[in-house]
Amino acid sequence: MRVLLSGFAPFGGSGLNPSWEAVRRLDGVQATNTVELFATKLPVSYREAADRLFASVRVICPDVIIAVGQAGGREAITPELFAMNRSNSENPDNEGIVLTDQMIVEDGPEKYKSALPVHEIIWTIQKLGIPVELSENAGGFVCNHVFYKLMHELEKNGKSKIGGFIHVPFLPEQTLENDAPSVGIDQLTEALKQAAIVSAAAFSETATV
Ligand code: PCA
Repeated sequence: MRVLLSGFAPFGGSGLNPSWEAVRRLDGVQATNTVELFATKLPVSYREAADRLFASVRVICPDVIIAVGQAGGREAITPELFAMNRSNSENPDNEGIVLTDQMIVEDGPEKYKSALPVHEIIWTIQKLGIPVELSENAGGFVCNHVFYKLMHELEKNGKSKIGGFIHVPFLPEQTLENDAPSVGIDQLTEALKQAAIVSAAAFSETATV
């Protein structure tokens, strides 16, 4: 079974993005006998990010898609429960686009729930002693945009795959000039690997019922 993890390019003046730094270490990793991991990098662009993710999905043909992004300032790895049909951020994406109070999909539902086993993911990461908690708000920027479009696409395709979104805190090297919380790269990478394994197991259960 294949799990595709996406990470984002750096944005907002930072030279790196922990989401890509972690998932790129998982590209090509055989996580268990039956679970193979793949990684793809997305631009921080409202216009392009989701299409780039869908292009990778067409090439890799994963059963599980886990999109990952940076949520600087958070203390814990946060699986997101809901994708909202609304972009609203004062921050420009990497193409200079600012979206305020805009629907992502006209006539789409107000929100989608993650199809990942978020509670199992949290328990598993917690057992490793890595900070993790549920989030019910993926924000109004490019991450929520990709998350919503991913869930919309999965819904249109009859839920033959599962997917969702996980936000991750800064890396320690991004917090040298402020006292923002951070999680180290080894912990981030291990947490996302476990999230992929747990999600693959949940997918096989639904697929065999
Ligand atoms: N985080 C941003 C976009 C890219 C990223 O890594 C967000 O939370 O929307």
